[in-house]
Amino acid sequence: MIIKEIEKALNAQIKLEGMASLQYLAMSSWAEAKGYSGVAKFFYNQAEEEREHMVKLMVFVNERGGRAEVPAFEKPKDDFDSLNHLFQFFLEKEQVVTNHVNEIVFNCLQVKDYTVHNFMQWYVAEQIEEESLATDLLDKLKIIGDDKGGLYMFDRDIETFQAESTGGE
Ligand code: OFO
Repeated sequence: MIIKEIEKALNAQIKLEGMASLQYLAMSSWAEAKGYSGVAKFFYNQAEEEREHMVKLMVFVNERGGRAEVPAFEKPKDDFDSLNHLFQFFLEKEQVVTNHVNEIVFNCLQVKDYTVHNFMQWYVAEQIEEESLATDLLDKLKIIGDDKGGLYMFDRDIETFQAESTGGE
């Protein structure tokens, strides 16, 4: 059986993962409309990943005898000033998710729920990877600044950056 308080926190995490998925879809669409097809593909893939993270949690909650809820979602932000702004927002979203993952891990220890604590370690590792990817990409964009050629190459090479940062996963 799952502890009620933990079930509630996991359902909140389900919503955050689902929101991240929708947010990245909106970011993908913004990038596509601006002609950044590499960035569009990158965020489309991120959106798919976040959806998987949401479903993984839902399956876990239900398997543990809890009840995973499909939440209502707000409309994601879909307007950005620049690629730099887009990736800054990406990093901020990931930081919000990381904070919530950490809170769940903390709560699990408080109530001695070592099963959920163990399950959540996958999310802890995932967030380290995603925050580091977002930071790396933002650093590159800061170097590029407004240089159009640089932005063109960033868009062309973003998949390679992603593979390098995540070790090809
Ligand atoms: Fe779900 O991995 Fe980031 O948010």
